[in-house]
Amino acid sequence: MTNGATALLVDGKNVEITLPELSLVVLVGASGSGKSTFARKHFKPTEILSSDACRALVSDNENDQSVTTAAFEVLHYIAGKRLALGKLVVVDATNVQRDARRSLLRLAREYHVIPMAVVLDLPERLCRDRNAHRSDRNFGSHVVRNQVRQLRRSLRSLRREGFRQVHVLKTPDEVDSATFVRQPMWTDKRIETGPFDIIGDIHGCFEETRSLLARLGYTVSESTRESGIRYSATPPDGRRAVFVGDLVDRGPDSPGVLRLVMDMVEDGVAICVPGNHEAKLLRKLSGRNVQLTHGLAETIEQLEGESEAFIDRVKSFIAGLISHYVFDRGRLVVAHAGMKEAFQGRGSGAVRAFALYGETTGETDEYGLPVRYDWASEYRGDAMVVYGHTPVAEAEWLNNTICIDTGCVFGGNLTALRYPEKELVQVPAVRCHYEPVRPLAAEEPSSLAAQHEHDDMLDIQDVLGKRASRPNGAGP
Ligand SMILES: [Mn+2]
Repeated sequence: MTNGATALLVDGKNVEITLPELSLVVLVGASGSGKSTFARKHFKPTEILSSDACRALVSDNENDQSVTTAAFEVLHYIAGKRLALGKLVVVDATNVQRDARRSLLRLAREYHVIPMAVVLDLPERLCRDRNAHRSDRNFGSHVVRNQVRQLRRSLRSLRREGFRQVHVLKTPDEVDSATFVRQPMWTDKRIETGPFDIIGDIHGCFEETRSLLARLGYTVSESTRESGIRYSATPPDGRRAVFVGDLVDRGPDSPGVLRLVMDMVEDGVAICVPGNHEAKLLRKLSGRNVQLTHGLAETIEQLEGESEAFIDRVKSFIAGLISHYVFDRGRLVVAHAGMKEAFQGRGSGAVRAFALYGETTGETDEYGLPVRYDWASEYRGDAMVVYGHTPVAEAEWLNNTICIDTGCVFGGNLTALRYPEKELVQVPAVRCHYEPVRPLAAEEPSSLAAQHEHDDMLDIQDVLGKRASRPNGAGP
């Protein structure tokens, strides 16, 4: 989920700022507010891109305001190169104008990193006095006054502009005491090397999940507590289960699947990424107006027998799920609908949408269904990508990627991939739980895929808050 603002005010003035590894830090402050000193104190020289330094690079004079445009072209160019490589960027420029920030936010979006604003909101007099002591800064006091005024005006809109974190330091003490705590991206599980058992789309097929876990060597026991059934799973030596999402909807026992997976995750024997069906269920449980289609009605009905505490647990579980994970020193990526190389390990709305829904071209075909961009057929990444989302008759490798949604709820199989063995383990559905519009047939995989696209389109429309409309069937 999103990284919230995590500055902590310790004993009233010490500010601790949590800094995700893949961030674009935008310093905001008038001339003389101490941005460069602050940047040098907390960041490596190569992490800091300063507008003054770029002015000097192009003109030999860091105070030559007439080369500002060229200087920022250089700054943006280097920033882009660093962000592409996954390197931290700290922009040391006044950034008090919305236009200046807009181009930086665009860069953060382009490279799917977290845009963060750190505002040095110091008194105008202090900034002016500091500038007065510098022989190279002979601009009039009106310049600083305007910058402070623009900064104050900006404070209200920084979040709305798109900064995911905004930290405002208001006194020299706060500036002096601020510290940064670097942390890996939430998607980064590179130090976890497995072995893993990655399990495909379950869709409420509780019985098959129990069978598959048994087949994989997991012992699952249950006890009855005041709060209901509590599962306890013991994996085979050193292994962990990884669920690719779409735990719920369509099938006979979504609450049972949720309970089992939540218990396993809580006990540290499983990891779970969200599917589009979890995302939609969360919106429904949070009171949003979503259509009870594609098996959601069944889930809601099944959840009616559950306690409020269970519903709350489901909500916070789903809300806490991270879009995708990078495991094993970068060799394995797990995401519900897949993950193209450029997005792996990064964090943005687009990355999350890709993880949940896959990539669509933005166009629709003659039936009004979204045209899918086939990322897997063009995938050239080194990391193996294991995903689900689109039911296929057989799990097959394509360019180091594999879809393990084999349509259990439609009467297919529930599939797991053992990693690093690359061994598929399957159990057949006990029955067809949910009639697909067209049969799940090996010779006709595209028809089911097309039906699934339709689901996604409705889900995406829910996300966008638009009215979901059904296509008329035949095209124009
Ligand atoms: Mn899905």
